Amino acid sequence: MPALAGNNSVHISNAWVAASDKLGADVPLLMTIKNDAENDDVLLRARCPFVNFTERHIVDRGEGAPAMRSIKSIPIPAKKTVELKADGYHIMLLQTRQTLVEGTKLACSVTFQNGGTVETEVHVRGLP
Ligand SMILES: [Cu+2]
Repeated sequence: MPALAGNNSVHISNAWVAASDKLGADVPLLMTIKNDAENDDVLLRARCPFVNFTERHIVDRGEGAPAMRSIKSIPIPAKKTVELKADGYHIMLLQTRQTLVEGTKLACSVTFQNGGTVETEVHVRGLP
């Protein structure tokens, strides 16, 4: 096996963000992540050149309104598919550097502890 075979163990599909005409907006980045490996993995970070920062978020539901909280990593269990959601685990894009125009495609790279760095296309969708 080549040294970078780890890059093939995690697959990303359906990556998208909602359109936004504001600069400096914070928007969730959602996607489907499939871990084909026999071992659990974690999503460590995302890099997206069209924002200043990214974080990993979970939504806490306790007393009162649900609230997003920053976490160190997002678990991606072995042989499982994880759906990132605005009301669950997601990547938070902070401080957009450009407007997000419906129908355009952007690029991000997502790094996993075992699966390496995966480049993905991000589709900008209009809100329904
Ligand atoms: Cu968030």
